[in-house]
Amino acid sequence: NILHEATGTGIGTKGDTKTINISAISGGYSLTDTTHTGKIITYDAKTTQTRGNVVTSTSTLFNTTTQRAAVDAHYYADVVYDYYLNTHNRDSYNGKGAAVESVVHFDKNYNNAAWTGQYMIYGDGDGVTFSELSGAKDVIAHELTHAVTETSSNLVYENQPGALNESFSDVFGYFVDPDDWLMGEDIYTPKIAGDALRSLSDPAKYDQPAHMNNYQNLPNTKAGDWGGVHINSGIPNKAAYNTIQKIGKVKAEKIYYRALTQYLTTNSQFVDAKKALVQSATDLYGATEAAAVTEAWNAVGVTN
Ligand code: ASN
Ligand code: ZN
Ligand code: CA
Repeated sequence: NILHEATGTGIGTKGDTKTINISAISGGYSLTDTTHTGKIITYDAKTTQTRGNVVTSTSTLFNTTTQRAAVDAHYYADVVYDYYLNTHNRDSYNGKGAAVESVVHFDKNYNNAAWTGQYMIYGDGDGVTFSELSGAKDVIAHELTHAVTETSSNLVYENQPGALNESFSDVFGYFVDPDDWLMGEDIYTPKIAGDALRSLSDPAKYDQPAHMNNYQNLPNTKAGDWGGVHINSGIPNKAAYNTIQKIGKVKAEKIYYRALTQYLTTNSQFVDAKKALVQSATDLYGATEAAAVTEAWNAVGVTN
């Protein structure tokens, strides 16, 4: 039962202090941000595989060790909500003000984060391969973009449409957090500086193909990463990098959003993504930008 809106102070996974939108409840405060159409609510699974309960505090301070992962999930969900609202006029992931719910401390030493179809889950990592996964803005943008994709083009999570689904999540990870071309650098291998999960500028650095010549035909099984959705995404990722180099982020993000929400469909292939992006560039800008998109995809071997 929410009494009223409030502002709190949280400490994140990196020990940084940030202002968070919270709610007053009976006896204290909860990580419920009511400042958007869709509430942003953050839960603690307490190392189980359930959703758990909303994170609460007796004061407006959320500063305990276990609250840190929740503070970052909550704060970055707000950042991504505002990105889609302010840059693309999309109100929450579904465009209809759905609540954005995040669950931290999911499972034990869980080395992953995901959009479940209903909410986001973040593991704590094992401390070697990953640190607490909500500590990275690009990871939260990646996961919430899966929700945008599911409620728009609904790209099926296998083979080329799946690699496009993954790529759009990485590309919007960049658009939300454009400091570098890397994905997950803030939470990947905390004992090793400078590495990351993936690179948009140089996919091969993390064993991804950057050209159709190196497309990997993997089985459509869990072990085969559903036809290599996190592998072959390197190809559309490099095309996005090429595009942004040519026309800049401000135009590219509008083109990518339009393609994802207006043109792509469940079974779209790489060639369909190229066409959708060229058409979006034509709709929004003109022949110069459309040609830049065409060249960006030609360079990765998507030539038709
Ligand atoms: N972290 C992964 C991702 O968002 C989880 C998954 O395999 N879907 O791609
Ligand atoms: Zn993903
Ligand atoms: Ca990054």
